[in-house]
Amino acid sequence: MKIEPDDLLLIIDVQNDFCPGGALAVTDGDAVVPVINRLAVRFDHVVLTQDWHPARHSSFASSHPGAAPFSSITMPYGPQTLWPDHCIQGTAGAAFHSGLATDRAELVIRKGFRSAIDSYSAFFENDRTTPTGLAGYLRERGLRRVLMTGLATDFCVQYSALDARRLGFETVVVLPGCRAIDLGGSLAAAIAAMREAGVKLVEEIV
Ligand code: VGL
Ligand code: ZN
Repeated sequence: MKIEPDDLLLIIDVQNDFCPGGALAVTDGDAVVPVINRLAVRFDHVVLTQDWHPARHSSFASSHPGAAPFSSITMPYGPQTLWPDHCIQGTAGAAFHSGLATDRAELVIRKGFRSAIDSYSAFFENDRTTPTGLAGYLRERGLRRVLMTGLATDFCVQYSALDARRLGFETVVVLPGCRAIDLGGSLAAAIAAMREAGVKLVEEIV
């Protein structure tokens, strides 16, 4: 696979709270940083996403008395996993990992900033209909294919990849640049769902 001038590298949620020591640490999450940095210099277009929640966000277990982190509840828009408080706007946990090369990013999409709804995907909030604007950005800029890396494979990367396919973009997930939360088999399920949807899963881009 050759990188083309109208390809986008989408770097998802490489933030301190998803790295070791963070509030919602993904095992080995920081291992994606050098992989992504090496990849990013090869692209003409790089976009970052940043999970960006207000305090007391409805996806936090702490906002639901008696609910445990990693349990699931039903929200008006469907099922929602409850998380430890993470990526609160303006905190160190919400900052990008200090080793991530962010200078070449032409856009940062912040998501999850509405209290009443979570947003895993870079394209739509968890109701699967409220857009972030990223699809319009890609279309208006003539970007045709989206290659994705980041955290976590089975949540924000998966949701972004499935939405990108649904929107008609060619979609590639570069697995060594991703790490998973893996809640009760969610990684295997995510891999299967992405394959089924026509997402290309690759180990490297030669
Ligand atoms: C994410 C859970 C909650 C992610 C974000 O980036 O995959 N997961 N918020
Ligand atoms: Zn979040």
